[in-house]
Amino acid sequence: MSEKFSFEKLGQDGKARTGVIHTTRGDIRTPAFMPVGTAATVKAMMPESVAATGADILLGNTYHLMLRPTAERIDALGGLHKFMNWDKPILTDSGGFQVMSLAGLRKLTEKGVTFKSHIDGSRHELTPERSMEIQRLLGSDIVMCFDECPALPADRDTIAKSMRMSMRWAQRSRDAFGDRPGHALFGIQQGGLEQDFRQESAEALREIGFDGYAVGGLAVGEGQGAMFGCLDFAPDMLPEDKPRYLMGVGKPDDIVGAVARGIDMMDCVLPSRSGRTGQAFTRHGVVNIKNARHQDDPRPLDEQCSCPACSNYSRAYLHHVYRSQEMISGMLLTWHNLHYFQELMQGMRDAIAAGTFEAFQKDFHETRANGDI
Ligand code: PRF
Ligand code: ZN
Repeated sequence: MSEKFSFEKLGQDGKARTGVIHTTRGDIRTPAFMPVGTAATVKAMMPESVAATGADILLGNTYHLMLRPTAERIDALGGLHKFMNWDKPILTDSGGFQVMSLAGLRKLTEKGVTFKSHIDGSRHELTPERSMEIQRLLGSDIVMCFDECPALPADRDTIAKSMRMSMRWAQRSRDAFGDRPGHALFGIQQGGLEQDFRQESAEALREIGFDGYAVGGLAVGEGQGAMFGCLDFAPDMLPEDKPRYLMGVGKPDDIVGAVARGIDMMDCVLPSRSGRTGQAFTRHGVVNIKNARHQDDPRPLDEQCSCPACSNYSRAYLHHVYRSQEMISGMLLTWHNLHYFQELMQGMRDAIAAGTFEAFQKDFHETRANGDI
């Protein structure tokens, strides 16, 4: 563990926390939303634009980068930060989850997983040790343990076996990571929706000891009600004085509900992916810019938004460039969506600090429904 990486809690309102994660590459204000930069880019965005939306940290992916351009090549070119021109913190996911969702022909054993690349069919192996090596070569600031995440629904026996293997992999990840001042290693809790397995997993991780703790294995098809049901107990099992990261979540209302249950960090492709498919998140709901009713509309996407898409362009223009498949369409909508998500996080940080998070949530649900507008 490193004294150069620390979590400072600044406020709490109910279970919701606000604070700062201090790293050698700068501070991360929490609750934090991490835009996804899978292939060493947040698609359609210059890194300085991503920073301008208010992002303090990006997420990168072991799986994609090991296949192309390879971790060794990125290392030889000075590391991922220099390679992609992003000097703030980067968290990298460990690869197992992406292998299971993207790769072809997978074989899972106690040692790790072998798979075929979704790019060219070539064979590769990922183990806890190799994942730690790749994340070190990338120069990741926050390294994730190598784990396995079963798709839900799954029977209790499958969930237990998978969780226990992930805990053995967590120990191997810790051993392989070693002592790297300035770099943090996060454990990942598994156990499906089962309270006893979540508890067993949390105890195993606490015993090993990590710089932060993720809640994995959620948002894999169980629905928001079931996810919130699990989040009612899972974060409480993790150390109170370390950051808690909910992996791969989510829609704005998922994020607000997760923060209310004690989550400090999240990541999701939703704002960037939706930006490229013509969906804009606004404080009144989702705008589908492809809809013909926007074609004569001189108003901005969101009157109260200060992003470039809303400051300088009409819905009519955004509709036109989307229909024309112009690149600026994905650029403007992605910028707007990332700005919206970061403003949502800032609103929560302010409300938690002020002790008004309850009122914030009420206002969010009354005015900012996820519905189509
Ligand atoms: N484990 C890892 N990455 C993840 C997940 C997980 O369980 C999830 C589940 N939502 C998303 N990304 N390593
Ligand atoms: Zn905007």
